[in-house]
Amino acid sequence: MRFQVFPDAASTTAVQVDWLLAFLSLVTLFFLGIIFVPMGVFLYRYRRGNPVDRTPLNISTWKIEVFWTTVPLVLTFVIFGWGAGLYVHMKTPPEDAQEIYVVGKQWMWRLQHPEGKREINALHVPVGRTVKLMITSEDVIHSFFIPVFRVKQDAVPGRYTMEWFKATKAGTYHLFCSEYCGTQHSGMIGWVTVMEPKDYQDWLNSGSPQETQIAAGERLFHQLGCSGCHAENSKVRAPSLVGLYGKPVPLEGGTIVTADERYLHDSIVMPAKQIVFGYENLMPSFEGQLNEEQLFQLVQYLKHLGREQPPEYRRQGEGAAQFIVPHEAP
Ligand code: HEC
Ligand SMILES: [Cu+2]
Repeated sequence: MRFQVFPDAASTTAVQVDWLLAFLSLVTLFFLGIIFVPMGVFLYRYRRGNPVDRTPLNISTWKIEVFWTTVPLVLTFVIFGWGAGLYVHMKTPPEDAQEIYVVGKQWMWRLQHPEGKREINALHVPVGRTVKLMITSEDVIHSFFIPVFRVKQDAVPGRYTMEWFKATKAGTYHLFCSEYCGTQHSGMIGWVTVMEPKDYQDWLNSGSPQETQIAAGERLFHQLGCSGCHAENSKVRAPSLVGLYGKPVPLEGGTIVTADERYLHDSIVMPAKQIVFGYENLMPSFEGQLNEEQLFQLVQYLKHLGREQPPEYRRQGEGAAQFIVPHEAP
């Protein structure tokens, strides 16, 4: 086995992280050098009993002081700017990212691709495609860590967190849980397989055909009776969910929230927590009836309802305007 200090760099971000780390290491080495080398020299030269000239130098020091204050100041600002920039880059997924769902559970990772394919402790991705992982947990805090991509993100119960990457090199790499999560934490590991796009497609198509996430969400939406209240001709006064995702929602009490994944998720399990302005708390809680995977499928379906609605659908029938902007502030 060859000895390797760094894991391979197999994503676009990995290279950027490595440059920053290299820079930090060089800066650190430089300061280590200019402090410890003279220190050693002085220790030796001015040791007790060595007959050397010890009269203090009588020079003005202000120039030196200004110099050694501004240089580190500039350096630390460079480090801050560079690090913050990279952080923001890593927290901002590109628009075209493919979403893969990840849930941590003592002690394994379960994943689902939008096409419906499921995996356990394994992740297959194609080279050159931006992939965004939507991560949550069913119990304690875990952390999804892929060293070769230089991405690591906590999986937090009650929240969706995100990490994204664009793989650049085909191969098989380690993935870890990197947050101590109980006795079998160290076994919560798996493999990331980066494949050529064609091989990935073959892999996706292998095995029995699966229901896509959106189709599963739609099925649940009808099975659970959501459509009974939220359909346009329902007898219950419930807000339309078409186009809701990403929009601001005015709530009872005057606050306005953005309808992100978490909001949609919580609207289903804790409908009483945030009541839409102008509506009554009539929606039953679905807490305990759905697992996180099913909730995510519902959320994906609701997101899809906004995005890919064919235009004819919007124009049909009465109240079409309400469909396009479901939350016109009153
Ligand atoms: C008994 C009728 C009823 C059922 C069944 C129902 N809802 Fe609701 N829903 C409501 C009402 C009324 C509101 C508005 C009040 C509130 O915010 O709780 C609402 C609000 C929502 C919201 C927030 C909407 C917004 O505009 O911000 C979402 C999302 C939602 N429901 C999704 C669902 C899903 C998914 C299901 C099925 C699992 C479901 N609902 C089942 C009546 C219902
Ligand atoms: Cu874990």
